Amino acid sequence: MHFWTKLNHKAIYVVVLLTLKLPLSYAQSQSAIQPATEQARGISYIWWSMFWVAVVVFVAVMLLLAWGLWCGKSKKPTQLSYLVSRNLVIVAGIAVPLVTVICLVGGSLMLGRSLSASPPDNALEVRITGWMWWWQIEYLDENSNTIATTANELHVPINRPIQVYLESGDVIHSFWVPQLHGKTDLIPGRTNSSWFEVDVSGTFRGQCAEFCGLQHALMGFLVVSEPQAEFDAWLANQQAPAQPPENNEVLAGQRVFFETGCHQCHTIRGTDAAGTAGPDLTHLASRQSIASVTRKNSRAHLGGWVADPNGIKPGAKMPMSQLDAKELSDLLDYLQSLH
Ligand code: HEC
Ligand SMILES: [Cu+2]
Repeated sequence: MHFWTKLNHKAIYVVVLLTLKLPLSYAQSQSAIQPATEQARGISYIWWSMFWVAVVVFVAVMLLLAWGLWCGKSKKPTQLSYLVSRNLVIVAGIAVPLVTVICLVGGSLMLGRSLSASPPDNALEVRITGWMWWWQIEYLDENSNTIATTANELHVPINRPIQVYLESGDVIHSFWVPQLHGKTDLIPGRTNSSWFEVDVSGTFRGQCAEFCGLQHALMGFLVVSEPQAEFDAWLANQQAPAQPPENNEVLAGQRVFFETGCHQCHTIRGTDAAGTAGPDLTHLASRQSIASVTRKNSRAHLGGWVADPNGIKPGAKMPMSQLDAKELSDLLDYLQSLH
């Protein structure tokens, strides 16, 4: 296609997407100005205030510039025009910016205070650990014991405060779900925390927001908010050990899993697999995506991932495996049986 035609197509595509608001649709969107929590709403208010202040300042400056250009040299300066321009500099150049900046800083300080307030008592507690380049998610009971472990997909009930404890297993990462809250860093050797309460059901995309190496950009995750009953059912399933193999292929696949050494890095509760270098796979098949939202969780993508993780995510800390077609197929049967 000709370059200009291509460019035009792109432009039309962008305009259509913007009018239909498609990239901003609720699921998977990462827009800080489509808030779904009180916390994110506060942040978006500040964003909009800054936006409108900037619009007003921009328009005013452009008008003044136009005015200056228009009557610039046409008149001799008089006593009056001198006074007007001097006061303009004092008022518009010093007083107005000062007041504006003080208001915006004040507003964001107040917001910061309210965001860092501690959560109500009935918060659901989750520990999230950042690893290069995926997220480990552990649900905690009242005594801070882990009751279920999963990866890259945080489920939360709606209308209940969620307290996340953020830790890192290696380098600094940052937990950011733009529709739910601002960023909080995950720092090796310490526990940061943040809380939010989602008021609609939906799926929100999150992203590591602190450069953490080669695959930082592919360190995404999903937050799925759902009514309490659905969440309870989900959590009960996540707490349970894996179903034992139901047929010969799955059983053979389980054997391949151990023979290939997958168990050295992955845990599958209910089996001897207790590795911790990679995501817990006990309920892998219940997740929407694999490799931190890099691919959809389908048989084809799983196959591609197991055969050559670095082909999908260069640098990923999982080795490729040499399996023949039958072994791979059995292994995939096994992985897909982990609901
Ligand atoms: C040396 C450790 C190691 C070994 C051995 C290993 N993995 Fe992994 N695996 C990882 C790591 C680390 C990740 C996370 C990669 C990422 O997203 O950056 C991962 C991710 C995965 C995922 C995606 C999980 C998710 O929810 O995103 C699957 C599935 C998986 N491994 C299956 C296997 C299978 C099957 C084997 C054996 C053939 C295997 N792994 C061997 C370390 C390992
Ligand atoms: Cu990161």
